[in-house]
Amino acid sequence: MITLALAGKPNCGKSTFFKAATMANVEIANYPFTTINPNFGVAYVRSKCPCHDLHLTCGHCVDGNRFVAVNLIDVAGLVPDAHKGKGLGNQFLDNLRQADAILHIIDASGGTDSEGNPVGIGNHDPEEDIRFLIIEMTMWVHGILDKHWTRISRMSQGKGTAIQQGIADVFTGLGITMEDVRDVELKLKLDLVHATIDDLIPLCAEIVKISKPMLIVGNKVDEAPGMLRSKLATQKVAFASAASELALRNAAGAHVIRYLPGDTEFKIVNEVTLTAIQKSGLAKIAGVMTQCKGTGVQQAINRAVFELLDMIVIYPVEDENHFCNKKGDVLPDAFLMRKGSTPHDLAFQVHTDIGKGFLYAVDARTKMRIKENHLLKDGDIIKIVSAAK
Ligand SMILES: Nc1nc2c(ncn2[C@@H]2O[C@H](COP(=O)(O)OP(=O)(O)O)[C@@H](O)[C@H]2O)c(=O)[nH]1
Ligand SMILES: [Mg+2]
Repeated sequence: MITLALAGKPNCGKSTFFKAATMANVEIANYPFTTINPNFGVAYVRSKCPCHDLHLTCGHCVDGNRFVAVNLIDVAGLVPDAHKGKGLGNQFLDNLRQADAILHIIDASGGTDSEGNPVGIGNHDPEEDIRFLIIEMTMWVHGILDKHWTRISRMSQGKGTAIQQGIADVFTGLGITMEDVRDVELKLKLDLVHATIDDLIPLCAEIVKISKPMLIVGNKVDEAPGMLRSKLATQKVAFASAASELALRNAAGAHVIRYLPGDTEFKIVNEVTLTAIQKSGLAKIAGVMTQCKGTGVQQAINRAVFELLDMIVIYPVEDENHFCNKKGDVLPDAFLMRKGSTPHDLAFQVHTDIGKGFLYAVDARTKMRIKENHLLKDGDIIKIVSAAK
């Protein structure tokens, strides 16, 4: 399963975002939903379920919206110099190691300093926080490389691609390949053979970029001064109000409103039951949602998965005529897969044996056979035919 990590300095709203994102409201609560511990939970990406277009009824979506599970980690608050062990230091960085992508939560209201202390709205420049997370991660990678550098440069002695391979070997856990190192070397015009460890900081910054795609989430947009918003907008920041999302999920759970995570508006179920305070709270949230086309929480998760990680949703079925499994369950599974995946990859994702015994696949919509190297598209419904039982 894909893992997203929420990173950022203390008090930017990570735990609020985490709580909102991992809380299934009543309507999605019939999904397998677990909060593993306070910092590890399950969130969902929202996508369009194919059952609507096919005029089928499936028991796995809400009004045609399919919520597909991803892991979410609320990473320990990061403070400057974490890579030197300050604050929770390495715990922070170890959490990040497990993540496929990072949601960097920043306080777009500018109301907290670089260590998370309240300073009053607009008194801190959130752009500083964007730079600082990248620096911390770069120096973390650099610290790891530093431990191995003398050995790598001595052993490779300029032989072929030994030095690139040596660096890649240190970072296999981050998915870094020898080709990645070579590409970066060319891009930065580095001379690895004669480089000192200090010359390698830019390389480490590139390793961070390659291995940890990052979406910057400007949280507390409900309190963000217009000037900061426009400044952050030029940096492709995804705005959010985690506190609003949390309030909406609570209200939806209590049947006060109708709202699905990712909706651009909510509907009040019964206006007369609301107190004046509830009404004004909801009105304020509605205002934020109009400006931001939603609270931004679901939108940020979707952007991380579909844009940063380039994933698509695939629906494997056993019966291509009825779009179901052997028990008649319609569209029982939804798998997140990388764009560029093939039916053969899907077979392996269903089960290793199914993958090994792969014979061919059928596109359930067209009933046509597709080749094992055919590229799957978002929303495809696929039957795998395998020699394995
Ligand atoms: N105005 C506003 N406050 C928020 C928002 N999200 C979180 N907060 C507040 O920011 C403070 C820190 O939130 P928390 O989630 O504990 O931050 P963390 O330290 O990053 O986990 C709390 O007082 C939250 O209520 C938001 O979207 N808008
Ligand atoms: Mg927290």
